[in-house]
Amino acid sequence: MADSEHVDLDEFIAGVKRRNPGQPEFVQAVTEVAQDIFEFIADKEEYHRWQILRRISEPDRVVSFRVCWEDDNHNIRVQRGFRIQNNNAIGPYKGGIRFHPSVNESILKFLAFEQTFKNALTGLPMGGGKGGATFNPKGKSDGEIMRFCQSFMTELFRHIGANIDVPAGDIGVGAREIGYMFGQYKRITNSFEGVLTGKGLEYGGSLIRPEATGYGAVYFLENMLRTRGQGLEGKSAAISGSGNVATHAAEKINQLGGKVLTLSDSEGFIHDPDGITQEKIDWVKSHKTRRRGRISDYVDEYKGATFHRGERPWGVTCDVALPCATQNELLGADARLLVANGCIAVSEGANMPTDLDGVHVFKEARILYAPGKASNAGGVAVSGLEMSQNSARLSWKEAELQQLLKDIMAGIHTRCLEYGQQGDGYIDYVKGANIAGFKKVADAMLAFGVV
Ligand code: NDP
Ligand code: 2IT
Repeated sequence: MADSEHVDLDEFIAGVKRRNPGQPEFVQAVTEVAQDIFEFIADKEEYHRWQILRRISEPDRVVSFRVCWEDDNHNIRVQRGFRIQNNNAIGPYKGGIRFHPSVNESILKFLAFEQTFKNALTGLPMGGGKGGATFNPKGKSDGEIMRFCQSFMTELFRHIGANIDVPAGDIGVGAREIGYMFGQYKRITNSFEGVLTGKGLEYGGSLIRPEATGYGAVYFLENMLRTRGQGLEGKSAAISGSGNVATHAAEKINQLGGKVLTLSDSEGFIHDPDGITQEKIDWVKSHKTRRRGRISDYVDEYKGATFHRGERPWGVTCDVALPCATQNELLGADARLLVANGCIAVSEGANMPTDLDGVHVFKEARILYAPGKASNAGGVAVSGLEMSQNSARLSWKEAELQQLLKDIMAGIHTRCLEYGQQGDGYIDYVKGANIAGFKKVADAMLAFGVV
């Protein structure tokens, strides 16, 4: 311990790189957090002595497993499944499951690491975890999705539990997939318990869980704008993605008087200068989820809009931006463009959508910038409320949950201010979120000793 007591930031990052070769996303996430934490703990000997950051950045457990399934043409297919249990100092591991061909250990480790801080920020008792598989749900039949989910759960079930680890959805995993996984868990264990969140309302799901991440990201944006005496009324918004988070963020922007100009998917973005109204959002939701369509089809339906293949929406002039698709989808050059075009606030619906260069640009420009671990925490927060409802065997009313979501987002904003407010009035939300999230987990770890 004596040796590592005096490790500085550069040595620490070098160690993270050495121990995690070929895992750039994980190194990126740890680097962003470590910069702020080293500054915070500079005069706090305990955190050094007990090696807290070093321990948080080594997952408690990385589980990797084979998932076999049979496709509709009777071909046997093999995918790799994972569950990363990063840290359970303040509650059971909690975090989503991602089904996407890009899934690998680096991406899930970064997500589980970020989740640890995010969950702490919500104020609810949840540790950090993440899971997923290299499975590509696009173009698969309902039967194939069911068989894949059942096979995935046939291994995952032994690693999770209502008081152990509670997965939920993420990219490629929504209510349908959660249903198939819950059914298989119940079948294998014969136990009806709140082992997953994002469930259907008939079997223990919570109202507003589908809306919570997108709505929460807009509430956070509203909280940020308020610090500068502004609101969303009349503001134009660029949003990326067209899945769960993006469509619900768009919905809330509309409800609060803003105008949504863009949505996107992995093929490109659509720009609708007339505004993507609620009716158009409903069309996108049903087109993308029920009919598995592409966002490019929007321009056939709504004539004033244009589709930009292979491009991201950050060149469209807007007041506020919400990246809601995936990691590293907003790079330094995009950030410079947004700032140059007058964007005043960025609220991340996705996890780590902005790369380190982009974060630097936003901070330098002193615009309002919320990292995903603060602004997209509404989803996991309502998951936490779903866990409480399951434990109490109760279902809370919608109005009550809506209020709780708003209060939780406001609470996260306040926690960010505690450590993020700078002398000149600028609020560094990245620093605020990192330190507030770290402190809660770190103090619990101190209480446990070396475990
Ligand atoms: P969905 O699967 O519902 O939608 C994902 C959207 O992002 C789709 O439009 C998809 O386009 C696009 N996308 C996915 N991968 C890529 C890629 N590699 N390049 C470009 N576009 C891509 O997922 P969610 O809306 O649930 O998740 C979006 C983001 O929000 C993720 O970063 C997730 O981790 C984060 N998040 C989600 C929460 C939740 O509650 N669901 C909670 C907190 C954060 P296409 O259809 O072409 O693949
Ligand atoms: O990234 C996230 O916070 C999620 N995908 C939601 C996790 C959850 O447990 O609801």
